[in-house]
Amino acid sequence: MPIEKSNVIWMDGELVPWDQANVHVLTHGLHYGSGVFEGIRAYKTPNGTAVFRLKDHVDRLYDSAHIFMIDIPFPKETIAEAIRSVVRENGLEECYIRPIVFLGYGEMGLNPLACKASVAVAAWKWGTYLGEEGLAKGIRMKISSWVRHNPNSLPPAAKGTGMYINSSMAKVEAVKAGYDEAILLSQQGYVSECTGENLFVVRKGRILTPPTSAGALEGITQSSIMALASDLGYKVETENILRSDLYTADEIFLCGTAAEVTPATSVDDRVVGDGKPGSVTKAIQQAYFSAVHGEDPHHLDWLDNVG
Ligand code: PPE
Repeated sequence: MPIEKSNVIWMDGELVPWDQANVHVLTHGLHYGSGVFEGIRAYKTPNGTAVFRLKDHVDRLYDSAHIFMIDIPFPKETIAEAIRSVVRENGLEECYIRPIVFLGYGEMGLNPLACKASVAVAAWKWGTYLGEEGLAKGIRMKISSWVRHNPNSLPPAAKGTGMYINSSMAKVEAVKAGYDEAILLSQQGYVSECTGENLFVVRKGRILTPPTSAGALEGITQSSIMALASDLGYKVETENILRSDLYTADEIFLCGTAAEVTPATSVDDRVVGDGKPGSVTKAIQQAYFSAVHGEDPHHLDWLDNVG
């Protein structure tokens, strides 16, 4: 899906025209994947456009940078305001927002300590990540032959740009084989997550999601869903999940900022439940869309108006 251009991008403190937001080919981050990023969405609410869980995304960006010893040369409030400003200045009612911190031009080689970090924040219209039909009817998943990286090789708690080659390889394998999305297992063989989403399983009356120790990112949508599930009277448990648990699940859904809440209707050609999005999935999906659109009075604190 080609990117739908907006007008301006925030780059190191200034709003620059979209087509001028460029970097040098010897940018460190391009060669070594030395960067961290976030994916955020802003939605239309009764009080105007609001960024969903802005503070949590900014905090995770700084935590990711801290793990890689990358110094973000701006205070958190500047980045939070940069995020609001790209939505506002581009006149976007609903959009996806991509803050990225990357080591820039000036040094080569694997010691990055002398490299200066640059920060950019872009926002553009990005519709349903796994397709409108996927969101409504569910998607077909495949367990990847690529294994999620070990936490002592690449820390899943960090959203590092270079780490995503693992996800990309899994995605390509799944798509080439005719599936919509891949599920990665951990080194120990437990279910970890999808290429860009966390996963939930409903099985025998329990709702489970894998722990970070299985290599999953600490998802902000995942944590929102845990809160919303509890509002609905469900209990979610963080527990290791086996591949075979997926085959015998009653319901499976994935979640992430981009993918929102997407049902899965089969895994490795084993139909999940009756092959349609289940009742728990539908209730949670509805609660999520209501919260992001400012229609849930219990979670208005998740919204940050762009002004
Ligand atoms: N796991 C991974 C590996 C991941 O990349 C994401 C977000 C999640 C889980 C869910 O995290 P959260 O957004 O905090 O609920 N993936 C982002 C990037 C997608 C992309 O294609 O790029 C996203 O959803 O923005």
